[in-house]
Amino acid sequence: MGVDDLPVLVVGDVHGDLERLFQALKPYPGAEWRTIFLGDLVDYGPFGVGALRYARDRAHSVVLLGNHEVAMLWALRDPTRIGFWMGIGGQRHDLDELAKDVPLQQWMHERTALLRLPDRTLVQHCGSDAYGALVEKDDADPVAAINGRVHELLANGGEADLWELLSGKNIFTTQPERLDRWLEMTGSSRVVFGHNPHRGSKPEVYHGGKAMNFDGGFSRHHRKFQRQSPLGASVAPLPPMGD
Ligand SMILES: [Mn+2]
Repeated sequence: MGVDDLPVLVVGDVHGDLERLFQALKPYPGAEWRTIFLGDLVDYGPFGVGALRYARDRAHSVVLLGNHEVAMLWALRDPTRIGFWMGIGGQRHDLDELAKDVPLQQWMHERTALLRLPDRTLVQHCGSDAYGALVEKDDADPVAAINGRVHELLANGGEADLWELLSGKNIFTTQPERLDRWLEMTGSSRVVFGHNPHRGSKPEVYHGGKAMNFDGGFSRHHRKFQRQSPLGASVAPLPPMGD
């Protein structure tokens, strides 16, 4: 049995709340799931680097790049960006921790922006087609092209552009035509994302299942945390296609 045969568990924006992450993953043993983290494991809460390491070391996990990881790497490379990053919830002790952990930095640089699953589900940080700006006319595989250019930007001081790209506001909820164009461009049937908290008790599903938001305002330290944010609003199995 390969990793593609495992059921998929999606984890929305953790934002440093490692304690809640332990709790949320308890019903889902790592060996039995392919766990996909949607990015933004860091900032707001006190255990951002801890959450990154935990997600990295979990069996069969994939960790996507969020705008907060980009901002943190940016602050690490360019200390004049530390103020900006702390203004969006950056935790100084986490930056010190990351500075000492070169393998973790390298691993963060290798994160991709988009993941396409065998059932043609596209997984990404924000509910936006902004990533499409990186596609060029004769790219045979737009998903691979975008991931390649994201790596180049991250490696070559392009954090400002990446920050913009990964901070795209959720437009899939309200603009089904743009959603359809994005799905068509990337050869996908549906898209799963986080980044903008929804207020539901389960991941929010739009347009007959073509778009799903798994950011349920998970972290108790995030300004948009709702007292009633249930764990299952951000951490849940991906329903099989057609359910
Ligand atoms: Mn985000």
